[in-house]
Amino acid sequence: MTMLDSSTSSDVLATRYQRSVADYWNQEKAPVNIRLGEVSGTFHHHYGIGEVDWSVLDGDEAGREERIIKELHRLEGAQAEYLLDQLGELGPDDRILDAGSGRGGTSFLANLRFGCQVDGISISEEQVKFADNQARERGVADRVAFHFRNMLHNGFPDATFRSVWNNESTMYVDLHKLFAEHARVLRPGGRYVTITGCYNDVHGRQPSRAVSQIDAHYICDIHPRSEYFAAMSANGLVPISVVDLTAATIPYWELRAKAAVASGIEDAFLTAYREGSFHYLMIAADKA
Ligand code: GPP
Ligand code: MG
Repeated sequence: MTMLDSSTSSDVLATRYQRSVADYWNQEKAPVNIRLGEVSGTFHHHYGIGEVDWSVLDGDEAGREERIIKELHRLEGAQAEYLLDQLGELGPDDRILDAGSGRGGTSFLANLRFGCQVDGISISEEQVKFADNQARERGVADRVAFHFRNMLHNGFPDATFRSVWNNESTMYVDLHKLFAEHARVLRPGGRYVTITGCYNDVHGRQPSRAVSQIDAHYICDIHPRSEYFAAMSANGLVPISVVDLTAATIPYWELRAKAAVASGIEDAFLTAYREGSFHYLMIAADKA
């Protein structure tokens, strides 16, 4: 956290709901996140994509769980790299924003790839501390900074960022408020990218049972697919690319369901994706 961030909890956390989400993340230490992060020292809070190397299940029983953990971590790294692929041409002079930055994983990978200045924001003070420590340990604290701030009122001046992203963090906030704030801090022509889980409102106006189970597990509020486009359009964010990553993420969940570090939410994701009530989507848009 920088010296400029003297915000108190009541400045940042505007509602009781936000406080309960912050409480969840302040105490979160799930092995499915910590053990995976320890594989490379890059800690993610998102899921994975790509083909699974199923040979990790073969061979000696003693090393099996460690092989699964490494493979899940590899797939989560691939997801973050895929998100970065969508950010467009960036150079060391650009500044970019990770909205809902967790323990900092995607922010560090972005800095490694582009060399640019990255700001990460989170409403969890513990996550901000963790990510800040990592920035110091990695020797990039002058280029990657984490702030205890709210993505709905982020405190940065207008037109600060060349790119802004949410890596699985939009389901905690109102999309209209979020995209208004992103549009404010993006430079004209700047790129917004999200990877998200959204429910399929072509099936009906309410989320399915499996999607509701996911909401209850994380205390989040998964949005319908249509709302992303309505909220972007209302805020001058013009979609350039939409990719359905559902088929690419199912293998990750199949492998995770076999891991001792599984959290218990795996079957709900697999059911929701397989029945078509839920999609894993990448959406990229440009600020008009
Ligand atoms: C957390 O990742 C991601 C969310 C809580 C957002 C919910 C995402 C959807 C696509 C609905 P995590 O790595 O902390 O979760 P887990 O502990 O399950 O690995
Ligand atoms: Mg995780």
